[in-house]
Amino acid sequence: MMIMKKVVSIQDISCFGKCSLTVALPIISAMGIETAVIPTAVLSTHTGEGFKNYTFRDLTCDIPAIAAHWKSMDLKFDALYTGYLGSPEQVEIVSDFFDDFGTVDNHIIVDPVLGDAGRLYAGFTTSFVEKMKKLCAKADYIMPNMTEVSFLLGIPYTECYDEKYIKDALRRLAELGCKVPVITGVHYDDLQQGAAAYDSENDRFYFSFDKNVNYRFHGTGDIFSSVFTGACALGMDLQHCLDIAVRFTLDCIEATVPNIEETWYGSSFELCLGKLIDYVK
Ligand code: PXL
Repeated sequence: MMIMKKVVSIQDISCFGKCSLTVALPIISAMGIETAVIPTAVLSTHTGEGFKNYTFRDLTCDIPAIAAHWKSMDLKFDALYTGYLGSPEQVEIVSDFFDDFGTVDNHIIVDPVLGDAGRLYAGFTTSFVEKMKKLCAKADYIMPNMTEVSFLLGIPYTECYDEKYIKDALRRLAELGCKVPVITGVHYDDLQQGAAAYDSENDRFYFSFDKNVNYRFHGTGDIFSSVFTGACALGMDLQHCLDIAVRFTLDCIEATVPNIEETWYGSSFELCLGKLIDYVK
């Protein structure tokens, strides 16, 4: 009998729009991993480009009760994975969840969802960024994009950088207190794109690059961090986690390009789940 790995994903449900839990749940499940969820808010759509007047129901108050129930059942998880969080209070409650469910041998993965293209997402403020920095300190892995790097480090946003810049940023991200920062969407030119990581315990850098496709779709960060989380829970080494997350994110982007009119709000990741299943065989 194979004991299945178990992950809990803590983020919102954007009912329409393909991001956060509607991406994490199918992707991590496709990797053969049991995926528990804590929905932190219910939104009619995500808050990104193109959607206006979305609804937002905050579920922060439910999280401690869910955690207490699970604690009474002595539930254990191989990875705790958070994405978009809706308020500073919610970040604090999630931080308590890490204290309750973090163990020496499980992985805490924080995707510090703050913004994209140099700007914070709607509703986020600098005090929210400060709270997110504290949550990052409790994580084994964080996976910001370059916009999030700029807000976490308080440095200007740029898409013009070299390997030295990325290595310096990774070292400074580790100083926030996380063990392994991973920067996503790294590209030194138009030919390649990928991710860079720094294992601060071994003072080693890791890189994974694949083909660059010059399109940006909403939700690709969530795809990357979901696959990375799954790979981590399965016990893959850091290089392998990066490689599979970069590869699958590219698969999803390539599958979306022909559907761009139809799914401008998210990627066509569903078309690629079969490949993901093969990648983890
Ligand atoms: O993809 C990140 C994300 C998740 N959840 C919500 C969002 C976003 C990004 O805009 O708005 C609600």
